[in-house]
Amino acid sequence: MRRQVRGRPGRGVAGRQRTAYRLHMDFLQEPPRLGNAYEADPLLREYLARTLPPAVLLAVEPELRHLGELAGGHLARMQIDDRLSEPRLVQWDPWGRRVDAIEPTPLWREAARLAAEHGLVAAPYERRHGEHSRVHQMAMVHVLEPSMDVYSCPLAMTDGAARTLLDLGNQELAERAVPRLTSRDPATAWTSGQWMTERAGGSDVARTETVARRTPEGWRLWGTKWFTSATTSEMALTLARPEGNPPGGKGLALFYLETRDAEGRPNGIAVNRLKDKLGTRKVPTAELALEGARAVPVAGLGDGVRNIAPLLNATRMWNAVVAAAGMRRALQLALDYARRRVAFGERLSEKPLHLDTLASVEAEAEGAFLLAFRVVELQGRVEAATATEGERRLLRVLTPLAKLTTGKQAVAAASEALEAFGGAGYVEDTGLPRLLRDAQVLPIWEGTTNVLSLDALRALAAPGNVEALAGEVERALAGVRDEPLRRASDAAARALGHARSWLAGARDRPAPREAGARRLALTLGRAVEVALLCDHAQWCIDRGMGRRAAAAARRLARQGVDLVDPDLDDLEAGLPREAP
Ligand code: MFK
Repeated sequence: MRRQVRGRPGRGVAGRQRTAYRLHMDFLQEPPRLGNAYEADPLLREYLARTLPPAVLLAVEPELRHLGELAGGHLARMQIDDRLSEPRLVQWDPWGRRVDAIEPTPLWREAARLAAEHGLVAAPYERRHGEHSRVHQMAMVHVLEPSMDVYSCPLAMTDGAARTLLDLGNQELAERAVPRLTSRDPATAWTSGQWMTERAGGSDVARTETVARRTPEGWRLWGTKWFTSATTSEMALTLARPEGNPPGGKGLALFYLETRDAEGRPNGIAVNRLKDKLGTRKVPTAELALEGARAVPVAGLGDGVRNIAPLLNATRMWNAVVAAAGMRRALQLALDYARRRVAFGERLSEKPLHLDTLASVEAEAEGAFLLAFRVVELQGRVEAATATEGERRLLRVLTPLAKLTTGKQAVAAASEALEAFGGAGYVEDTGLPRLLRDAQVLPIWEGTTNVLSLDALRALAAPGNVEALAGEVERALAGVRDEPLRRASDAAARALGHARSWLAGARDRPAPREAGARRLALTLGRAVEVALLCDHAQWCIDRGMGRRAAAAARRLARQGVDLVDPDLDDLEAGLPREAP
């Protein structure tokens, strides 16, 4: 039982004890502080200076600075103060009506307002900065996201839903939903869900059991969705099998539904419960029963998996940006702390081993950032119709590579950052453990590392796509002249060459090709990261902007690029099936 302590602080037994405690143990550790999240991000600022035309940079910087101030100040404080609140499911109203309302946390309500007002979904659709509009959008996301308690989840799905409705050319649905999904007015802005996962499969979506029935009032859906993120949305895109269709992904159809009717009543959708998850605790993830929900087919009555692919690719791009953003936040905190924390007579920021550890995280973070933003650049060019055929192919291959590579890097970086705080990193009210919990979802949702590795294989199998990827590495390395950078650029080129010859050798050996797919994908992802980092570092060197990126490139290369296992026979044998 907790002891009641009477009296005012500083008086009585408790007060005397506190005084004595102070007399004998005076040391109190300064917590880490965040400054302006934009100002404190040298790579983001260099990158924007390198890739944006000067007029665009001039136009977007004031807003990024403002968001950086919010992210490092008001929102970060709110995040810590609001640490314990979680979304709440209210299933019944006081008079017995089923309402299934989900109350988000206060920070989520604030994030929703900010996201709409700053156009975190709208920017690439308004296209004020042409093909650079995606970079503008994701720069804002990169700055703000670590202080939004994963409000990026509904934003990513909303962006993906808008993209999908536009790509599939359903004019009526696009006209109804896209202006709301991309609204800058918090009062009218919608978010969208992406309801795919069922008990039969999160990865093997083709096993979807939800049934679509044509009724006199239109299509209705029956089934259970087992893992629907951010279930506060006004609409969702979902998969269901029209009655009579064959099994498999081709027999599924993509449906649009609105979650409530004009009076605000649930549209034949019951929220069974919220999930109790390791992380993303602020994201209201639900199990849903569809009990005759009214829905509209988006693009015919088949090919559901193929039709939902634009949504998958958009959220995978977001995932990579969010991974990079989380790594940057973890580093900002760890670096600031190292300047405050004294141990063994010196600040941690003067300790060679501690610095070496943080530099290793920094190298991974810089590679992750450049890979994620290369996908963003390409997406922007495709949307603005300025991409070449080669760039379209490159985008298809880089999207799964970026998602899977950065997801793994984000978990490792968060774990290392927590360790940099010692025990404090393991204590909840520092706000630090959340970094690791929220990172752990990144390699899981939107396709696990293995599923994404298989998607990368599928993408590489299309004619011309391997060449598009190789061309990207060659392009990035072509301008590298700095001698110390050579080792890194050679490592990237060698790894790419090895991966290509492995892939060619495994062409007719499906089992070892599948067993080696993750190693192949991570090798390619890391090779592109090193190449992009070399390119960026050379740009910095040429402008007298220092050698930070060059050091990161060399270190990233030393930390390992080539993970390909050349022994196809061993790969085929796999794990020993019996104890030796
Ligand atoms: C922080 C930011 C992120 C926030 C988001 C949070 C929300 C989280 C909510 C979720 O997690 S939602 C669930 C996410 N689920 C997945 O990501 C599913 C993972 N599984 C896969 O991706 C599988 O690879 C897949 C379901 C696609 C496999 O299904 P199938 O039926 O075996 O697909 P198949 O036959 O290989 O491909 C069907 C068609 O789609 C083919 O085209 P064709 O019909 O023309 O041959 C494929 O080429 C095409 N396709 C598949 N994936 C594609 C794609 N096309 C383009 N891009 C892709 N990624």
